[in-house]
Amino acid sequence: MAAITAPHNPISATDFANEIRTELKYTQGVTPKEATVDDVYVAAATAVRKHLVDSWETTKQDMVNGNTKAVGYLSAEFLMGRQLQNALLNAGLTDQFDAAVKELGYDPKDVIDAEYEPGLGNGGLGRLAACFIDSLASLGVPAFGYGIQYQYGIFKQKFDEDGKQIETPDYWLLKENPWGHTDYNRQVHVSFGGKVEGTKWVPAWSVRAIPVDYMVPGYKSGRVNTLRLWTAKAEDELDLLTFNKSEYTKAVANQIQAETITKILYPEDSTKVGKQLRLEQQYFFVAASIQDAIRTFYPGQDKPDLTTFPQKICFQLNDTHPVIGIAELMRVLLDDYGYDWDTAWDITSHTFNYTCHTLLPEALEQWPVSLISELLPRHMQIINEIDRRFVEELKGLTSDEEKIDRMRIISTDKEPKVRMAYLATAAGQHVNGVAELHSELLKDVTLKDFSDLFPQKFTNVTNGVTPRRFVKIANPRMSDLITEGLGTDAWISDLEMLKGLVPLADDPEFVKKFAEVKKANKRDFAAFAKRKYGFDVDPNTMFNSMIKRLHEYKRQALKILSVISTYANIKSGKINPDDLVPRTVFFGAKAAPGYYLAKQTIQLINNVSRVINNDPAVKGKLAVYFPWNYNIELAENLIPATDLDEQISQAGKEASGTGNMKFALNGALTVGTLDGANVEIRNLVGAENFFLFGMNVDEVTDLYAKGYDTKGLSHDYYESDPDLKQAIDLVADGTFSDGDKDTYKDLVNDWLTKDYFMTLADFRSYMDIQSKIEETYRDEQKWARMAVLNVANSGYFSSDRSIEDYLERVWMTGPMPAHRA
Ligand code: OX2
Repeated sequence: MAAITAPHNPISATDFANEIRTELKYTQGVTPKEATVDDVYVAAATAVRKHLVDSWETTKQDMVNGNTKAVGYLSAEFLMGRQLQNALLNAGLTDQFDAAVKELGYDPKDVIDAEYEPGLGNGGLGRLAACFIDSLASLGVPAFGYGIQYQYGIFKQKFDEDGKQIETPDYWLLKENPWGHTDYNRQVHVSFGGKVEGTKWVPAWSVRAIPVDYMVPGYKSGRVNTLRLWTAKAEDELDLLTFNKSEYTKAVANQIQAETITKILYPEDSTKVGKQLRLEQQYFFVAASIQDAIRTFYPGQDKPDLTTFPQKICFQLNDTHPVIGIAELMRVLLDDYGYDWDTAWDITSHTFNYTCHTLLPEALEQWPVSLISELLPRHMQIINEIDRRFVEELKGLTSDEEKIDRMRIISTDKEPKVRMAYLATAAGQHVNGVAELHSELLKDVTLKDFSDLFPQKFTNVTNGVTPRRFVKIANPRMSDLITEGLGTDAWISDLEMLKGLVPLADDPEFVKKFAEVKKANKRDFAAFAKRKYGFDVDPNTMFNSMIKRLHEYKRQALKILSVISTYANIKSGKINPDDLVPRTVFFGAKAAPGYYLAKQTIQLINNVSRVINNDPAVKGKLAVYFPWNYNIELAENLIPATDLDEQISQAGKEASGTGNMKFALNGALTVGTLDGANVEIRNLVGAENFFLFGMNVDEVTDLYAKGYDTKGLSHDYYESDPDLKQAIDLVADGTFSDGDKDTYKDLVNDWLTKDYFMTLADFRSYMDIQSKIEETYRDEQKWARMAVLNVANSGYFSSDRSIEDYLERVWMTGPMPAHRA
C-alpha cells in the first residue's frame, strides 16, 4: 500500500473563514452581509476545492508519467450524494469549516443542507460506483470514473392523497454546482447513424461531448482522482437561416436532438429498458471516454503505439450498460489507427473486464440487431465479426452444437439481438459477480455455458461500502466511541481494525455507551423526520427499517403483510398489545414509473400507514412511516438510528445488496434470508447475531419445480395460514382503501394466483422469527452486545477491501508510489 500522507491542511479556522469571504467577494460578488446560506455553501465548496487542486494536479501527472496501470470505471450511474462534508473530511478541513462558518454567523448544518443532492443513479449499482471511486482515491490507485452528466437525475417522488407515487422531474442543476468543472476546452466528438461503405463508416450526425470534471479526493492518501461526466451539446446549436425565416423550433432542432442524449437518467433498476435513446446514451459516454483515455495516456501523439494501451489503463464495465465500448475500441483501433483485426482484438480483450450485478435474466440487456445497425452500422459489422470468430473458437472447444448456439453473441431468433452480457464475457478478461453466492449462481446458472468453457475468466468480488461516508460522516457519535474503544481512528482507512471491538462486546460499560449512542441517534432521527416530513416518530420504540428500491423480488409485500397481520391480531384481541415490543417501521422506496405492481405496493404501504397511525388501539405500539423520495440523505440519517434492518428478498434474487452492509456497520441487526451478501454477513457476524428466516436457494428451486407460480400453489399457503389469510383479506376488503375493493385487486390477485417471488410461502417463517426478535430486543444489554458484534465483524464490507480484491483478481494493478513533493 502507498504510504499514507496526512491531509496537508494545517490552516486555521480564521484563515478558512477568510478564504470563504474571498470567494464570496471575488467569485460570487456579494458581501458577507448580503450573503445567503446558499452563497456561503458555494463559497465554502469553492474554497475547499482549491485546497484539493494541488493534489489533483500531481495525481494526474503521476498517473500519466508513472508506470502504474490506471483503472477506468465505466458506469452509466454514479450516485454520489452531497459532496461538501466528504470533501472537507478528505481535505482535513472539517473542524476549520465548523468554526469558520460559525464565525461568519451560520450554522454549519444549514450550510451543509444547502447542497442539493444529485441523483445520478437509481440505487445500489450507482451508489457502488460512488463508493468505489472513493476507495480507489483513498488507496492511491490511479483511476477515472467515467459516466454521464444527466441534466435530470432519478425522479423526485411524492405521494398524492391516495398514497400513490407521483414522479416529478429532478432538475438538480437549478442551483449552482460548485463541484463540477465544465471543460469546454477538452470536448470530443461522437458520431451516430449513417452507413458503411465497405468497412468505412460514414456517420449521419455527431454531437460534442463535453467533460464535466469532479475531484474525487482520497482519505489521507494525498491523492485526488477525477470523475469525468460527459454532457452532450450540438455541433451547431442554431441554424441561423432557418431562424431568420421565423422557424424558431426547427432552428434549434440540432440542439434539442443532441441535448436529449444526456437529458435524463432512465429510472430503471435491475430491469432492462430497451430504448434507442438509452443506447445513444451508452455509446455516447463510452465513445467519449475511450477517446479521452487515448489522448490522456498518449499526449500529443498522432500515431501512438496502442499495443501498450492495456498496460496504461483497464476498463471496468459496470454491468452491461457500457458494453458497446468493446465494439467501439475495436472500431477505433481498426479504422482510426489502422491495426489489423488480431492486434485490435488482442488490445481490446486485454482492456475490458465485466461486472454483472444481477441474476434476473430479464435484466441482461439485449439490443435488436436492427437498432444497432441503424444507430451504429459499423459497430454492428464489427459485432458480427466478433460473433463469427467466437463461434469458430467455440467449435474448437466443444462439439456440443446446442451449447454453441446458446452462447452466440447474436441470438438466432426471428428478431436477432445482441446479448450484451455475452459480448462482455466473450471479450473481457474477467467476469465477476458481486457476492459469493451471486458469483456461484452466475457460474452455475446465468452464464453456465461460458464458465464451463472459460472457467479462468470467472471470479467473485464481494461488494463494499465506503466507511468514510457511511460510518464516519453519517454516524459521528458511534465513530467517536469506536475511536475511543480502539484508541485510534486508523480504522477509518483500515476497517478490519473494527475486530478490535470484539472483546469490548463483553465490557458492560462499552456496551452501555454503545446503546446510548443508538438512542441519541434515534432522537436525532425523530427530530429530522419532524423537520423534513412532519412525522411524529417516537424514539423510544424499536426502529425497524426497509429502505431500497421497490421490487417484487425484494418483497416489501412480505413486510407490509406482516405489519397488517400484527395490526389485525391486536384489533381482534389475539395479541395483547402490551406483550409487543413497541415498534416503528420505516419504508423508503422508489418504484420505476412503469412498474405497476410495485406502485400498487407503495400505495398499500402508505394506506396501511395512514390507518395504523390514526388508530388509537395501537398507539404507542405500532407505527408505520414512509418518508417519500428516499435518497442518500435519508439513508445517512436513518441507518445510524436503526435497530433492525430488513433484507428479506427471495433467496437467489438479490445479487448482493449494499444497504445490508451499511446497516451492519452501524450496529443494526439484520432479519434476512440466505441471499446475496446476507450470507457473508451472517458468516462473519455469527449466526447467533443474525435473524435468519425463509427458504434457501435450493428450496426455492424445488418449489418452482413443483409448479409454485404456474399451478397457483400460493393459494394453499393462503388457505392454510389463518394469519396470512386474514392479512390478505384485509387488503382485499377495502380496509386500506376506504372500503374500495378494487384498489389492490391486481396485487391480491397476483399473490393468490402466481406470487412468483414466494412471499406467501415465506410468510410463516417470517412471522416466527419476529417472536425471537422481540424476545431478544427486550434484553437491552443482549441486543446491544449483538449490535457491537455486528459492527466489530463487518470490517470486511469496506469498499477499500472490494477495491483491493479487484486490484488483485481483476485489474492486476495497484496504488501509485506515494507522491514526494
Ligand atoms: C444492483 C443489485 O440489484 C444489488 O443486489 C447490488 O447490491 C447492486 O446492484 C450493486 O452491486 N441494477 N442494480 C443492481 O443490479 C442491476 C442490474
